[in-house]
Order: sequence, then structure tokens, then C-alpha cells
Amino acid sequence: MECRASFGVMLTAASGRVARDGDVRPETHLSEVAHAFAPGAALRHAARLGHGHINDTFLVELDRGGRGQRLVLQRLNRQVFADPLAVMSNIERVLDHLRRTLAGFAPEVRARRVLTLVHTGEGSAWTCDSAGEVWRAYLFIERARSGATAGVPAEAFQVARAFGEFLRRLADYDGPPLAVTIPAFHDTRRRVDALVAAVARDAAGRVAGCRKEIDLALEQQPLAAVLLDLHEGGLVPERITHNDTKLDNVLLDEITGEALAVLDLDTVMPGMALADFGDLVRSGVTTAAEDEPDCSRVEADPELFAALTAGFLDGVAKLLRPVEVEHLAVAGQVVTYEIAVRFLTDHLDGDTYFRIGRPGHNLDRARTQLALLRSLQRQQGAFRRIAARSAIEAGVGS
Ligand code: ADP
Ligand code: GN1
Ligand code: MG
Repeated sequence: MECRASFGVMLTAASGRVARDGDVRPETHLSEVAHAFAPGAALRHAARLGHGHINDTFLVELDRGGRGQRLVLQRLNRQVFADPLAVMSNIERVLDHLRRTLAGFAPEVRARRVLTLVHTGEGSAWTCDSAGEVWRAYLFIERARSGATAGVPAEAFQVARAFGEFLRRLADYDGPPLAVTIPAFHDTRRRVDALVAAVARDAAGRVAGCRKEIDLALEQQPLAAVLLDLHEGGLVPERITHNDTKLDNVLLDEITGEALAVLDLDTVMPGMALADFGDLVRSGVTTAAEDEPDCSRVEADPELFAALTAGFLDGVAKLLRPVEVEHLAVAGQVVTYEIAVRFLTDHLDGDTYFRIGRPGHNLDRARTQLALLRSLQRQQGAFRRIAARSAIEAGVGS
């Protein structure tokens, strides 16, 4: 096995092999990985953490000479992140910058507001297991929960403010340029092209079973250009953005409900603030789960939308251009559409990208996103007015 710390060097032991559940189970490597990050410690307990669709995340409890310690261990999905070491380098840079911007806070407060990477005995922010897979470790932030309770406006506000603040704190990042960890990640047009290609391939023989969803998705194609046109026309700038702004990806204090650290930093890279806001709307504007099988329960809630816009604008302060503020409402539609297209594509491809928990899971997810898109479109006038009012209240509207 070879495992080297420079970018672009692949890990030879596992090269060419797709590491997913059912292949090499990450659980079998937890003890070895824990020892790399905490030499000499004994692994007392381990359990899966969260509901991510891509990486494998575990909470481990260690005994370090009689002292207990909890760490989050994450195995990166190399099928999705072709260059995991570039991901780690981005994360180190981003966390260093965020920590500097929080220098005014007491260390114990800062440790809850920004993730802390654990380094190996050799001082590296990642390690390889014996199968050549890349892992990282964070200190577990105690007395916190992720995933604001769906449908509670005060919590939606907190999460939105945290993502807005994340953009603001990274606006003056002046370190080495961040790597693009997944090219064209929020290129909605290319996502539609990928759907069209998947329909033509029909790799899993599923096209006939979801004609209706394919037609609905293709009818909405004009949406794919909305944010990209703004960017390509020079109206909307590239910023350092999070790109995976689901409710789950912010920790809230268990007692006060206040937002703490922003999580899931693998896709932090240059992008559009509107894509971050759009994904936040997708996950936070409805009480329905992302995979709700009963689409009649999927509605966008104006009160939640108001909380999301108010929180985001509060967090981002005056960073956004007026044109960005004017497109907050439509951004929710665009990203909801984009993720619908991605789930549908993956269903047609035979579920090769997003982890599924049941047959047809990606199709359910796609249907839910399409239902949410319809609800957002039905209410688009009201949502535009809500965003405009939030902007005025935040002192950025006209
Ligand atoms: P995934 O890619 O699997 O979604 P995340 O980084 O979002 O990975 O972590 C999954 C879940 O683990 C989060 O939703 C959160 O509940 C929990 N979590 C992750 N990191 C920490 C941490 N440092 N402290 C406390 N909980 C964490
Ligand atoms: C994936 O890793 P996770 O579960 O937070 C995906 C996002 C999607 C999301 C949909 C790297 O996020 O883009 O919006 O699922 N992440 C990647 O739930 O593709
Ligand atoms: Mg996550």
C-alpha cells in the first residue's frame, strides 16, 4: 500500500476499486484509524452518525489512559471526491481562516463554533486505512444536535444565519486558491445534460417506470439557466461557498438552540452564494423529509421561507449584491430542481452515487424535490415579496 501526502497522488492499494458499503466495510477499519489519530488509545465504542448520502461518518469513544474522548471519524468517498487530499487541504485552509476570524472568542466558545481537525501522530490531517481509503477526524462537539427541527422557524433562522455568516467570514479569505473538489458541482445545465444522457442509456432499465418524472424534469429545463446566466453575464460573482447547505449541516446548541459549527466542508470551493441559499431553501422550507414518499405532504411554507431569508441576510450582512438579493426566491427553485434532476439521474443509472436505504429511494427523493419545486413555483409571487421585505428589514433592500 502507498499513501502519500501530495495532491493528485492516488492511493495504490485500492486503486481502480470502488469503495462503498458491501465492498470494504468502513467499520472494519475503525480501530486502526482511531489509533492513527489517537495513538495508544483504546476504542470503546463506535456508531454511525448522521444521514449523509456520500461519506461514511462514525462517532467513536476512546479511552486515552483513563480519560474518555469522543471523535468523529469520516471515510471520504473516493468515487465522488477524485482527489481526497485536495479536499483535506481545502478544509484545513478554510478552518484555519474561520478560526482566525473567531479569534476574539474565548477558546471554549470558538471550539464549538468551528470544527477542529485532529492530526495523526505524524501531524497529518488525514490517514489511510490498510485498504488505502482516506479518513479524517474531528473533535466531537458535545451537547449539540444537527438538523434543525423541520418546521421550526427559529431554528431555520439559526441555520440560515450560520450559512450566511460562513460566506461572510470567508469573503476575505486570502490563502492559496481552493481546489475545485467536484467540477461543475452546481452547473444545473450540465446536471440536465447528465439526465438526458442517463435516459438515453437506460442503464438500469428504469426509464419506462419513471416517464412522468422525466417529462416533468425536462419541462422545467429553462430553470437550469437562471443562476448560470447571471454568473456568466458577470452579474453575480464567484465567492467561496459551502455548496451543501442542508439543515443537517449545521450544529445547534442542545440547550439554547443557537447555531454552532457549520459541518460537511468537502464541497467548500468557489461557487455562487445563491446556490448556497437555494439549497438551504430546498432543505429548510418544508416540514417534509427529503425522501417523503407521500408527495401530497410536500409544501413550501412561507413562514419558514421568511425565517430562512431573514437568517441568511443577517448572517451574510451586506456582502450580497442587489442582484443576488433579488434572486433569492428563484434560487430555491433552481437548486430544488437541480437536486431533483440529480436524484432522478442516479435512479436511472442504478443508484451509483447517492447512498440508498430502500429500493426506489432516489426516485422517491426526486419526486419529493419535484413536488417541492411545484409548491415553490405556485407561491413564487408571495416568496418574492417575502424576500424583498426581509431585504428591507436587513437594510439591503430597495
Ligand atoms: P456526512 O457527509 O455523513 O453528512 P457530516 O460531516 O455532515 O457528514 O456529519 C454527519 C453528522 O455527524 C452531522 O449531521 C452531525 O450530526 C454529526 N457530526 C459531524 N461532525 C460533528 C462534530 N464535530 N461534532 C458533533 N457532531 C458532528
Ligand atoms: C449529498 O453528503 P451529503 O449527504 O451532505 C450531496 C449534495 C446533495 C445532498 C442531497 C458531495 O450531500 O450535493 O444536495 O446529498 N453531496 C455531494 O441530500 O454530492
Ligand atoms: Mg452532512
